[in-house]
Amino acid sequence: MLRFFTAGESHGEALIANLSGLPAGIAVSEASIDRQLWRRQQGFGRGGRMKIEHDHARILSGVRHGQTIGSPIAMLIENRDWQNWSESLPVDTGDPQKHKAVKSPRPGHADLAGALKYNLPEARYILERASARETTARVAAGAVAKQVLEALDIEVLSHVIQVGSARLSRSVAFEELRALAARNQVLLNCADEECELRMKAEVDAVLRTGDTVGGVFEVVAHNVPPGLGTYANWDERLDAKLAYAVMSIQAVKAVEIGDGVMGASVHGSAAQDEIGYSREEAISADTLRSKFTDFTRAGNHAGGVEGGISNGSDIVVRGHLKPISTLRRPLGSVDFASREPVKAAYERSDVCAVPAAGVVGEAMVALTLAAAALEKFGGDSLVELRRNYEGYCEQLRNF
Ligand code: EPS
Repeated sequence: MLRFFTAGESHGEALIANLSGLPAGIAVSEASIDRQLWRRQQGFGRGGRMKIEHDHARILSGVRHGQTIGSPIAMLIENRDWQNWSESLPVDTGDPQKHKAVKSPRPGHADLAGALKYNLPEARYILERASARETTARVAAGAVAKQVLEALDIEVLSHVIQVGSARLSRSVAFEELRALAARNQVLLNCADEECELRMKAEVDAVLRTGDTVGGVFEVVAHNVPPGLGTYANWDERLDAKLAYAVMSIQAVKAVEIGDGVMGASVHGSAAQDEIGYSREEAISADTLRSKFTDFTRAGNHAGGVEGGISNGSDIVVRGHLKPISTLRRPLGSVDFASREPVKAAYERSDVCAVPAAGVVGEAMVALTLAAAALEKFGGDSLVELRRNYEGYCEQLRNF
């Protein structure tokens, strides 16, 4: 069983990712993990923190000579900013005078709900863990999950389809996502240049006004075989697991599979993907066929999942992000101590993090798909996993 968890606080010494349940023999390198960490740090609208950090995952266990060995993987990512916080957030009691309290909760952040829950007089410890800094560790774990999927020829990538009111109106081929992911300069991770400039204008506007802006990222998983997940029990449905995973990302307030939102407002005839069958190499340009069978589909409104099972089409998951809740022109709040009305606390923050959230979305989708694939195909080694996977692919071809 693939399991992972993270530890670490935004301004603590380091973040930790723990991952267990991987077969032996999967190629893993720190360089490939660091590439994903770098991608998470990019995007127009990030705050000053990204100039301080150069995230690097140090693998402490579970990988030897460039391969998994079947034992749990532990990774450590140092927070460079810790140098600036070691006196105000020490593990020991330290000097209370140096403590940096967060005296008024930010609407939309975990500050107030967390302080009430943990019975704390102010919000410092709350935001330290609620912060999206934690997603660094998820991306490290997700990078390893991506390597498991790569062994099954499955790729998971993302792009930004909306920032504020600037929305992408054309479809994007998977090759375009590969080209986006290979870029060494990231603006808003949108495949369409004209739309990306409209997105940039949205960020520029909030930079001027001291506000923040949200948007929508889309994660696409390519070459996922039909048959992951099941309708047999509610909690085994693949779409439910994907939604859970993506909804858990900081600032995500809605998750959509395929054209789920649009589907609610059109008739059934327009919402489904008609089925065909063709053994011919050449099929019409708007018809879709996976590499697994000769069944074809007229589209992918379903986002690659029907009845809680992957159907062989690309899996498409969208995360809708609300604007970040730390505003340079803060909203109304209340002072924790006096209960008097004040402005919400302001700490250095991002004004737009949609491209970064997309990379986190990739990690969460990759972890979910890797878990589902290991559940279906099993195996304690790459050889065993591949053999089971190829046997199943042959079964699909002979269907
Ligand atoms: C983040 C690092 C944080 C925040 C951001 C995510 O760094 P700092 O708080 O030191 O500036 O920039 O978190 C939030 C936007 C938030 O509201 O918590 C990161 O590494 O992604």
